[in-house]
Amino acid sequence: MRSRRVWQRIVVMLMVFAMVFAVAAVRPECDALAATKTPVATHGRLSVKGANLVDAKGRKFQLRGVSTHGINWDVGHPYVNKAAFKTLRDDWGANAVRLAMYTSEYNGYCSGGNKAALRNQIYKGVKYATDLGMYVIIDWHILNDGNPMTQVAEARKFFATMAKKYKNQKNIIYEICNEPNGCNWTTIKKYAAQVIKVIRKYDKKAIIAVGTPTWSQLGSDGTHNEVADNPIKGYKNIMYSLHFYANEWSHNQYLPAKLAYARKKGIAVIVTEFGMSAASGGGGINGKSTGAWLIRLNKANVSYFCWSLSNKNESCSLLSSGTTKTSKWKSSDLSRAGRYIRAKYRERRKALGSKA
Ligand code: IDC
Repeated sequence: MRSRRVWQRIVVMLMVFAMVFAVAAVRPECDALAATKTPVATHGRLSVKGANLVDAKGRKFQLRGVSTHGINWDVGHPYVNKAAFKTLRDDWGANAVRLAMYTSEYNGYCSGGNKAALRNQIYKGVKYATDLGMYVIIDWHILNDGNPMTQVAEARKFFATMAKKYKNQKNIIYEICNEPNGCNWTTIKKYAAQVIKVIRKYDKKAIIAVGTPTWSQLGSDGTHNEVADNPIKGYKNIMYSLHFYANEWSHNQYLPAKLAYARKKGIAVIVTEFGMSAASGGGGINGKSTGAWLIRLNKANVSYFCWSLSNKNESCSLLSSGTTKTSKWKSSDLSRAGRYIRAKYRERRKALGSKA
């Protein structure tokens, strides 16, 4: 009788062991996301409803992303790799990446860069993000070229190619001009009308982010709100970029009110780029102001992408200038900004739970 009970116990224990091993074997990795669905599998195609970004079920949705440095820069392109994006998704709690392709600086797309190679770099980045179930911005990163009209012919060709290729994907966001400057909203609207038309010829639904005057500040300096007062008409799923740098006095002073004004008017704002430093990308970083901005954006469910995934020796870089690792960063591989942002993104994912 006793020995039978002992045998029964042994059999039960063996069964429990077998089950534990089986579960461990089918679990692909030991990370938080492996057992759950990816962001795109959970939320599907995004769209704009009034001032908000919503998911396929119509629920308010927030992108938390990381922007590459220029994919044409030596300090940018090494981080366009799948393991890096996976680290951002699983370890940082990001659900999106932004592929920044300069048009002018540093052998940009319209200033001597190898166009085919740059497009290939975008294709790779989009594929990695797609395989990982992340959303991805294709960013036409105008900056020193100021007026987007300067490159409108190239932009039309580029976005026609992209929209044809990605028209059936759910996770693509086209950002048609990073930071227009030295030109007014009327000019930017003319540019946007041309490029949006080309994109919509192929891709009927994807989100399109439009850069705004004065380095994407929703209008010319200070209190001007010409974007919210005069938005683009005739197309759905258009968002307007607001960029802030947390250690830039004027951004902290003026941009919160401009964001609130736009949202009140039903304009969908997306922070396709922000940094913890001054607008130069260098100097000190401002944790207090960054924290206040993230609370403000979280409350309103506004999406944001941090600049930049790079080990360049400047304070906005998320990686330490001493690291050569291109993924799976430990805390010591991150810069002060990187450690701060990782902690904040993880905190947000935790707070949102299954809605992340
Ligand atoms: C900066 C990079 C820096 C590079 C410079 C080129 O951080 O390494 O030398 O561009 O001009 C932006 C721009 C973004 C800037 C960033 C920081 O969108 O391209 O990157 N910034 O200056 N707008 C405000 C700040």
